[in-house]
Amino acid sequence: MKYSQIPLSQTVVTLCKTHNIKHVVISPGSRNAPLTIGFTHDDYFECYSIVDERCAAFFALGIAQQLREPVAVVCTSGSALLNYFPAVSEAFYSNIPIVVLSADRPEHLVGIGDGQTIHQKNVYGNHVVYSTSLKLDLKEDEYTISENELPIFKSLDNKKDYFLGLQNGIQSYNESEIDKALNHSKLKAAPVHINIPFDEPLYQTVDSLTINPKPFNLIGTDDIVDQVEINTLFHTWQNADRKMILVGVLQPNAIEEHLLQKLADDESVIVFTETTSNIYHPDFFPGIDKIIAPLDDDDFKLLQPEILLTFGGLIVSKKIKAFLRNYKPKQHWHVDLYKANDTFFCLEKHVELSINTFLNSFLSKITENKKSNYKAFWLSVRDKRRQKHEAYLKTIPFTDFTVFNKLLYSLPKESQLQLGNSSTIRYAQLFQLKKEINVFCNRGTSGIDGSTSTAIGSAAVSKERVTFITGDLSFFYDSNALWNSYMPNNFRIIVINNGGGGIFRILPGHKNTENFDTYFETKHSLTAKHLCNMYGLEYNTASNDSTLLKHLKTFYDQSEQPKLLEIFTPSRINDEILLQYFNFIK
Ligand SMILES: Cc1ncc(C[n+]2csc(CCOP(=O)(O)OP(=O)(O)O)c2C)c(N)n1
Repeated sequence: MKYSQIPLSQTVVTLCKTHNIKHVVISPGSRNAPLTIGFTHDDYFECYSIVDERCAAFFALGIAQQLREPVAVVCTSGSALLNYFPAVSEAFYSNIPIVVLSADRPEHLVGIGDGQTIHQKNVYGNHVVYSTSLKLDLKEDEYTISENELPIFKSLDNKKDYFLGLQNGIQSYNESEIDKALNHSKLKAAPVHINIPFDEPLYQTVDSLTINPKPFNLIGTDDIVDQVEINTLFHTWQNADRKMILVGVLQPNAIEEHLLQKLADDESVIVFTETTSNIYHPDFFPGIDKIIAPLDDDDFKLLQPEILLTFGGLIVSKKIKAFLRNYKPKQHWHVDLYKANDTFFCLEKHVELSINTFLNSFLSKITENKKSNYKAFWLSVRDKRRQKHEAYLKTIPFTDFTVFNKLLYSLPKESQLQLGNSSTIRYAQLFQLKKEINVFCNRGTSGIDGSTSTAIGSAAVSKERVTFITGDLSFFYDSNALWNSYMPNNFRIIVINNGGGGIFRILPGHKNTENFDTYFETKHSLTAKHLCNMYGLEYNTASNDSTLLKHLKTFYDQSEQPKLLEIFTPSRINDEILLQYFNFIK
């Protein structure tokens, strides 16, 4: 076995192993050589090499999103770690554990004009849950005590002991900081930053470890029910005739089935889910916008809940956000071990429990369901909208809307769907997905900057086959995502190329002016063809129903390469078809 000669590198690598961090995404550099040597010479670690740090961090995020365990990213000093920032912020808002290990210069070389050097300490500010800058190891041969040091030192007979004492102090500080950072990442499911100074020489190795870090202390989670609190909430709940549950981003199978059934059995409860909630029940309400968009003031009053209970991460539907902000519930409670957002400006209670712990305790108190027509009324609205939705599809031409219908319908069973941001996720919300499809989307910051990398990271570790659907700007933005050797052959990309940012045509604003085309829609005539050629993906195109159907017939068949299907849609009518839809289904 080979180790970096530098004790600090050995300590970081050893403690990552102790904390079961297995996946390490490394970007090339010199200052991080001690870490690269350490991780890549230990078979325990699954190491990935990705040059572009923005892609590397999103790739790591994709792995961590699937495995629900911290994934490390390792980079050199300078601007390298700034390129992690988009993924760090996404991880922060999406509760995904990423451990940033940035190599740095020794402190005395920062801010004096040395190369590839920036102020790295705390660079991610409040977008990480723990940030630490470790201490540089001392080197015995360089450690001299000069005559004019503090008088107490002069009296020391044995300078070696003094040196060892200092180095032990540094070692134990570093161990404890690494430990804390890794614990925080794991238990809070969040990004952390460990900044690690290394002095030259950087490439020296040794055959055995010179450090022996102490076992770590695991901080416990506090998922303990406060019965008094639950009783109070339950009393309020049982007295309300209209309760709405709104579920944001959740991992598949996050809520136990019997609990979902109990919620569905209650006539006074309606459960709104999003595509990213990964929750299905015939009595729930997916496709929130389909319900909300056509409503008028009187309808909103009927829908306004007395209590709003929310679970999960951020909400995609702008329409439900606007509705709940205008027609506030009397109380909003959010259930999550760590965080609660006051998204609707009426947050009354943050229940600091995991969802299953809360629901098990809360719902076990129900002896008799409340009589109410709340759910029945809105179910009938939902069903009418579904019929209109189907009718509308029969009347419209080939556009983004019809393409999504065909794509979502043709997804292979038991597969994973990764969605880009922009109108991709919004269209997907209008359709009902098969229960077996697990859906993911970077909704923490809703960036268009790393969806492809995330999808590939996820595909690299997923047992399921992964299909990624994206808009064209998002795809070209993150095209470096394709620059790695970890794309499985069954990975599929679908680019809906509407020649620019189609979302801006849907949003209010002046369309079809030169200014709009250039600065908002950012029109272009790029295609993915050359990228596919360069990165070894099978490439096909469709620009009408029949070619689309033809390609979809074989698109998911086994292949020797990953595949990309680029679908060209007419930008000038996509927006009209979507906007007319909401009138049609009224
Ligand atoms: C990093 C980042 N920069 C800018 C934006 C703002 N933005 C949101 S959607 C969008 C256009 C996306 O276009 P495309 O991927 O083609 O999808 P479409 O709107 O056509 O569905 C932009 C630029 C963003 N979300 N993230």
